Amino acid sequence: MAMLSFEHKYRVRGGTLIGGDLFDFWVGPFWVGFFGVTTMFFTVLGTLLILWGAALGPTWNVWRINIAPPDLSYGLTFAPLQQGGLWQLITICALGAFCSWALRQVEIARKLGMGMHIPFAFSVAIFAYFSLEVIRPVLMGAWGYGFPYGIMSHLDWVSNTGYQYLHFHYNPAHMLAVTFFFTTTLALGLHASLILSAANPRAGETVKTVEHENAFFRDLIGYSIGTLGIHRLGLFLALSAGFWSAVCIIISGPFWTRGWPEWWSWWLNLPIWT
Ligand code: UQ2
Repeated sequence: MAMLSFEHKYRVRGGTLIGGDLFDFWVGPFWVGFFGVTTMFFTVLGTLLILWGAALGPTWNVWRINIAPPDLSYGLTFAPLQQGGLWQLITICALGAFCSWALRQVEIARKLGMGMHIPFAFSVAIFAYFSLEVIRPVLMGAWGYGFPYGIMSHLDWVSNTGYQYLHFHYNPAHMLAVTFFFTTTLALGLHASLILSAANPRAGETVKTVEHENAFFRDLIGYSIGTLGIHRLGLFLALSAGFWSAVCIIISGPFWTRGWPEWWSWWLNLPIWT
């Protein structure tokens, strides 16, 4: 279907979760929708709060701007704005914007009669952020365990939190997450290079089809996962990377407080060695 007739057929009202026809219209290329409005609200408010926090701070150097969570002594209470309260409001705005964006994806997918794969995938990214800023701080009993908002400061937080457990690479969930991240890049590298090699032949040659793609991998390793399969595999690998990242930080502190290398003594302590 040509794009003009496609848009004529599908750029119609309906599919919204709440609000009915309210905001069910387009502005230029963008569909607005109720959650488009809430996304804009949280994004603009959150950005202004970040700018306010930066203005209160000692520097405008973009690398050094830092908006820190409250001191641990505030526990899970609200802190004064300049003592971490801004961080708390910014976190609420971020989650409001992220969840609004996911629900906007749901509404557009419903409008077009598509599956919920995109909002599901984005939800895993939200879950990873939620784990760091809400789940783990709540389990540890203080908002101060969340990471600060700043380019260098959040890197320092990751480094310091890692070294608190001596050697984070011994965290078994971290091992899984890293393996999934690397395997994701392998799968995308394989897929992208295969598609480009088939669709961009040298000048004068015809574009190759899926049979060429299958034949290449059958010749190479005796197996082709298929055109739908590679995208299922890619989504599984990418979502697993995000999921195990969330798990590896949630278990660090709430469920394991010593160094991660020591966790492996369960292996040395197996009764089979005696
Ligand atoms: C494939 C296929 C594609 C692909 C790729 C493969 C025609 C266009 C990349 C090959 C992928 C395989 C064999 C899986 C590799 C496994 C891991 C864990 C990386 O067969 O079908 O579609 O893009």
